[in-house]
Amino acid sequence: MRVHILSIFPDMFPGPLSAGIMARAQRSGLVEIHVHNPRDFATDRHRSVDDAPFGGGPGMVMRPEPLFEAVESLSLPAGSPVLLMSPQGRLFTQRDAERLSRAEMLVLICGRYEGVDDRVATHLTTEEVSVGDYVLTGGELPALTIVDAVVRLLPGALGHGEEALPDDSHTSGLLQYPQYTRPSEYRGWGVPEVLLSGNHQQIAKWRRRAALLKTLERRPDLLRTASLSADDRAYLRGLGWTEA
Ligand code: 9D3
Repeated sequence: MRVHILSIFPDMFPGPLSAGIMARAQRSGLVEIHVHNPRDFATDRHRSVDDAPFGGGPGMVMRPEPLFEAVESLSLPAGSPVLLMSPQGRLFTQRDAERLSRAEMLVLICGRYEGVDDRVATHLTTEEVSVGDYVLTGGELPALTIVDAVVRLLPGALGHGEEALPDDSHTSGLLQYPQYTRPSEYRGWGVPEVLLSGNHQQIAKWRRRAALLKTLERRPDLLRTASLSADDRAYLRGLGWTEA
């Protein structure tokens, strides 16, 4: 897979992309990540990438030409996803990560300033996404978030012991159960006895119920789409859950 990122702050990318699974995926040739500065595609005397908003108002708006020219300089296969990082976008989900992980080439455009000329969203990008309901200073960290979520899904990106297990959080649709490791007692705090029992059936049952309880407490919205057994439902109803 080849990923192209457009950002007027290209220095924000090498650090996060140079560690761990992202670094290994690039070294092994699973993914190439190219960062382009729209300023290099600006043609006016001052190489400007922004301008005042038509109609007046505070702040600056990213001009369309450098972004169009930058995207059109890439040799994109027809139908390649071109994403605009935007607080006005729909929420990016694990489903999006799975879909994008099947693309040959991917383009992520990072907005800055008060926003991006709307012709970029309407005529250049295929989708507009946000990574959450909080205000950031630009689309760079969202782009890194999306690259991370997509690259780890590429076949071979995760080493042994790193695979997305079928009981992984956002796969089965529940939050993960609590994990513990040595020491079995730390500062007087023990770990659930069942995890030390060696009884794998009891352990699996405890973990399932711990995941259900945590999900009910923190993310009850997830229970509507999680795949739940009759046993799961009975346990949740005992905790006061009502199927909506
Ligand atoms: C204070 C400016 N806001 C006026 C209502 C609008 C605004 C413009 C640009 C708010 C944030 C930004 C910069 N953020 C992004 O470009 C962004 C973002 C985000 O802030 N949160 C979650 N996902 C994303 S994706 C891109």
